[in-house]
Amino acid sequence: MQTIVDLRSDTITRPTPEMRRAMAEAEVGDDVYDDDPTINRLQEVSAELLGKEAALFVPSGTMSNSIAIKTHTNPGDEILLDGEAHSMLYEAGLPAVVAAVLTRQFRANKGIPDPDDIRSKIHFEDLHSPGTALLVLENTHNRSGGVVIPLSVHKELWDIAQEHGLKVHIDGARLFNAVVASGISAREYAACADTVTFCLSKGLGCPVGSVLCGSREFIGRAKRVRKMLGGGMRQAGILAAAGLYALEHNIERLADDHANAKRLAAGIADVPGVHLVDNAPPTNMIYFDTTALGSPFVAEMAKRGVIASNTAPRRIRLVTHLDVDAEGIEKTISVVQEVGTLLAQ
Ligand code: TLP
Repeated sequence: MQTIVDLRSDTITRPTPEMRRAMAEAEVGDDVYDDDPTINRLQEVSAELLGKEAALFVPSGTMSNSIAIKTHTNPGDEILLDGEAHSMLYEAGLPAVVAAVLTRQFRANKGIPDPDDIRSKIHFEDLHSPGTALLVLENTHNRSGGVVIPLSVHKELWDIAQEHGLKVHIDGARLFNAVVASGISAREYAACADTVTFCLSKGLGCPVGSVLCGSREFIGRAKRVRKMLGGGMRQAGILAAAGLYALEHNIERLADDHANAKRLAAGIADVPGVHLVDNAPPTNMIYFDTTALGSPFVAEMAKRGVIASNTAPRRIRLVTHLDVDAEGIEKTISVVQEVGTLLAQ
């Protein structure tokens, strides 16, 4: 039987036997009553890790961003976010639907926002204009290839936000990839934001869950929004146990995913008809453009046992993760070489 290498996303990871054991043994209670000791522990550990007062366990990154955006704003406010941000493109219109806010988009340069551009886009509320209430940043930046926003940029943006009375939310779905790639702590990034969310269900290998961190007052209000969205869970300590396991065991190993991404990029850099967006991917994502259309390219790859995502007509994404090893990377290199050569003819 052919072994399948699935590089569509780092969301596809399955819990390991050790993680499942931690889940099976978790103490649980009704979290809507704050009675789940494992969720309480995950929230305390997460808040401590990010240097925030409090944290909230939520079912997904999408829900975490929507709770943050809704809790930070009033209907009719404007939020500033990258036109390529996950909240803009992949959350089914949530800022408009859930928070009733306007989105003003900026164009980041390869995922990195330009502080002068952000400053120039801030609106002040008056008789005519909506006020800009919130700046949403994404680190690492998915659509730009897992790019890490430098801490110096976060600091500059934080200063601008303070100056103009704006709140800052970081969509840190892959914050720990940024931490491992840059050597900068999660706390240092989080110090440049009012709220930060990180996902447990991506490179950290959990089946479910994200954590939203912020001030105690903010998290109190966020909890009500979570309830409103149907995200109040009951004996979900079995899921939080996976999160605690991941925070202890799966952060440092993200370096392996980053090394695998670099090896994979190097292995396909010279394939005919394949143009890497970045020859040295900074974290765990590889994007490449194809001279042929992307859909036959991924279809040919799938026939050979490697699954990739087609994210634009000629763009393909490969994401390395816990469930792909060096052998899977070598197989992917040969498959891209074979398909690239075939379709270049
Ligand atoms: N991203 C998924 C897809 O939705 C595109 C992926 O495979 O990369 N923020 C960022 C930056 C994300 O990349 C994602 C998931 C989310 C938020 C949402 O997380 P979930 O899937 O838990 O709702």
